[in-house]
Amino acid sequence: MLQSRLFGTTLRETPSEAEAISHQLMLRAGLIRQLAAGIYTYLPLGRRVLRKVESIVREEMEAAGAQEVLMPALQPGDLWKESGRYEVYGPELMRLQDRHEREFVLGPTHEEVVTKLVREEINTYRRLPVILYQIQTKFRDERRPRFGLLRGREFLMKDAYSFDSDWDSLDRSYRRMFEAYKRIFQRCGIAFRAVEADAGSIGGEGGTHEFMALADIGEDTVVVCTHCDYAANLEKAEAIADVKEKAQPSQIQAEKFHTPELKTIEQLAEALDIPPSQLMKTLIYLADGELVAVVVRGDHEVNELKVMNALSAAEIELAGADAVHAALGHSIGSIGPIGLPFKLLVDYGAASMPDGIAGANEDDFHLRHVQPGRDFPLEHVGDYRNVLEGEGCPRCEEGKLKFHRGIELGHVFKLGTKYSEKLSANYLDACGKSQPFIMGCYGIGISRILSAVIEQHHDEGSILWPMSIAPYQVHIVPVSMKDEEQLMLARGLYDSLTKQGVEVLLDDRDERPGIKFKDSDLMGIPLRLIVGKHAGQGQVEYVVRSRHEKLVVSQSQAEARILSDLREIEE
Ligand code: 9G3
Repeated sequence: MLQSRLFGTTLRETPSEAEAISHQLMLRAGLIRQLAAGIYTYLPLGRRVLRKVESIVREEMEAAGAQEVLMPALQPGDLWKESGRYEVYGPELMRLQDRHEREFVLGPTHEEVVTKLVREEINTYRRLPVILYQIQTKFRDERRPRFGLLRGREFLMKDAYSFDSDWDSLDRSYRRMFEAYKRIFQRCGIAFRAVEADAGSIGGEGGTHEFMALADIGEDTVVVCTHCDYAANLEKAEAIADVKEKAQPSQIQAEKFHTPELKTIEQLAEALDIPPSQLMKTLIYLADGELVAVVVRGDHEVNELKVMNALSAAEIELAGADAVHAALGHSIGSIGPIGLPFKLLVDYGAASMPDGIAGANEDDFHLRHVQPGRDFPLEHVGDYRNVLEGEGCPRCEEGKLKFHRGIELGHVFKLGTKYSEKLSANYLDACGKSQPFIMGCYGIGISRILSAVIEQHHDEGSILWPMSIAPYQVHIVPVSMKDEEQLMLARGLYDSLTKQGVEVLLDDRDERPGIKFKDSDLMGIPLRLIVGKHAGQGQVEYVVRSRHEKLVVSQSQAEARILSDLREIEE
């Protein structure tokens, strides 16, 4: 390809609206252009990368036995009403009407569509298992689209769905997808971890894992053990369930003391000159509209997802000051665990406190020498908190937990019969009995992969594409378009390499060398041939970007090196 013909220019300046380095570099290198918030056009350079990612995904999906389909983005609202999700999702679900005023949605995902499709196609266990996948545009009207392709409102997803006749078979389908995901992210050059996750809104009975690209811009917190291979999303990461045997319970009774103006844990710890770990923090939640109290140690944070799962609640939120006042007759600053008129969940950390300080459930008063069990019930003791970095691993008890930021690139779920039951999608088993399909679903954020790769592979002001998904493999940069010798050598290399099937971009623009090198850095093509002062001797500078390596070689040496580097880097 001649760069003078390439559609899409590089930008000199960093666009102010781009905060993430990947977003900045994608705009500056001419990979994408924004049409509207969270909505992007892929320019030729970006489209070439996207296409390579798609082909890696297709190869691994086909190798795992999945079959490619393409389902509509436009989905009948009735189908979402049948599954009960039409009302569940709010403004994030993009809705529209057709000319007959019939309701439709722009698909954010395809569980309903694929379940209807298979319900109509398969009615016997003999045709199972089947795994269908597609690479398709998804629509989710994010409240705050940001970071370019990392959180868009229209994005490309590979979504696959497995249909099995029993749980063991689902486990095998899940394992095949899981292994295919590891190969996909490895081939894309991404450093990732598969972490235990929470099924969240999609529900489903079995396990679920997220594939997280480690990157500081990531919105999720990945918890990893320093010793064993335990890894979990912070939402899911387990605290060690050690209700340490309390020291001999002291006979000292709980006693009230005056704490005027002391509302928060910090203020209390400060005023009493004690560590927050000696305080008991009691929070009141509304879980599906019902008041619930959770008590944790003062230096711990409540994990709302763990509380929600423990209560099997569909939604949860902190109770506001007026709800607390209406229920307890005092302010939030003096909530304590003693004598509450509703369910009390006690975190292991709080249950292990031999003698704590807690709110007295009376304004401006707290209690000291509070004993769990004696002063408040330990009926619902469990893991209700976020783990802290540095604490022990719940699996191996030797390692310590370390936190990393992560970008969620993939998510695999064991759905079970949640959708097949709702949509009466059944098959006849070997005894002729009607059974609901056992389903799994498996997503990869295809467009998000581009951002994750750049977040992990860039220098100051330049992308460093892994060869497997680079837009071109070799960038030939003649220093001066007026120098006949350089032009001859550059064209000779370009024609010869192209003929051998190498993907080459030739910078034939009549620009100053500085501009050409700056643009070449931005585009991040892994191999660069600089045709400059050595052209007279028929030599070029051979640059391997990822190895910061530069050497002067002849044309034939350059071609031989390229072909071997391509093979080596491909592996
Ligand atoms: C919606 C909207 C947003 C959503 C969903 C539904 C996320 C929704 C979860 C999934 C689960 C899996 C198949 C591929 C892998 C992920 N955001 N999810 O169901 F209506 Cl507006 O999409 N789907």
